[in-house]
Amino acid sequence: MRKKATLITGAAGEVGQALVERVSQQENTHIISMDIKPLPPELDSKVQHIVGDILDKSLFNRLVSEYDITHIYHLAALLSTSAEYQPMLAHDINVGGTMQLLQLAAEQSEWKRNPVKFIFPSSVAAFGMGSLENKAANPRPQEWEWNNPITMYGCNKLYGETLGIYYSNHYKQLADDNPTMLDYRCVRFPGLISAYTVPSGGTSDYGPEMLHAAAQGKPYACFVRESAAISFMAMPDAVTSLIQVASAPREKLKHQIYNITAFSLSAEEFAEYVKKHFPDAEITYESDINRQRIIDSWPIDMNDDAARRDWGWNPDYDAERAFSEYLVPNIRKRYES
Ligand code: AKB
Repeated sequence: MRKKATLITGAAGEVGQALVERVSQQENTHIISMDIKPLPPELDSKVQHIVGDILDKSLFNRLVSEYDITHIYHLAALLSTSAEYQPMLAHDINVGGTMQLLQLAAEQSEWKRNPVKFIFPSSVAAFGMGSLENKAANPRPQEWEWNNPITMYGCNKLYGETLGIYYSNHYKQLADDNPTMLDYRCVRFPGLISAYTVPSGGTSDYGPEMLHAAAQGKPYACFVRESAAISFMAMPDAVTSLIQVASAPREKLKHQIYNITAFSLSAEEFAEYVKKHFPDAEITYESDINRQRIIDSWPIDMNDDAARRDWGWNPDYDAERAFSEYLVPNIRKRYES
């Protein structure tokens, strides 16, 4: 009999590392993590890590011959700013990689007659507000509103959502609620902030970059204007949301795509939180036209009422608590040592 396992792709990334840490605390879960990069040594010993390419089909064929994969957290992606520099590569990874994993999950679900759970982090980048006037007039869009992304990454995430719905509801036009179809669950993340890792390649990165620079006593030139506003979330909440949506009873889930958010801040409000804890922080604003355009296209906040209602989503950290209890104390420790 094959050994049961949970697969986490993109495991060496920001969310990946935090998720590996948390899932490895669950008893009786064999974790296979995967990334093109190795894991940091403190995580590597907790899982079976494979350094490999998400597009390598033979690697997955070998995996399923040995393991019964019950859960897939598919985190591997090229983020919004990086994807604008390499749109073809972004499409290959973000769409091709997702397609490969969905196909694997679909085949395994059909073969076992037991659905593989497929957890997909989408993004606020799936929205496209069209103009600053629309952004101001529609601060909390619902999941299905304003789905006009202007980035390659946003297009890829929105299509990844659509593919997930196809594979879990319409694959080969099998009947509805067929037990052999995979079980697809998706959350749309806002900008995420970790105390332990610094993001790279995203457009919401100015928030965490500002904070990590201040903690190191370095000046920071923010690449969006003071008034630019989007929503953010502390990393522990992001990981909690993935685990919660994965374990929610299926009958409670009225949707497959859920907005989730914790707090919304303008760049200036973000800087005020940073300065409250690091009064000497030197923060200036040098708006980058392209990255500014991307942030302007994302909503100020997201309507996450459905997630709250259906599976009890309720972030532990509002802005005040995120800074004072999670971010600042841990970031201070990180740079002191
Ligand atoms: C990015 O900025 O690309 C990501 C995201 C909001 O999905 N952090």
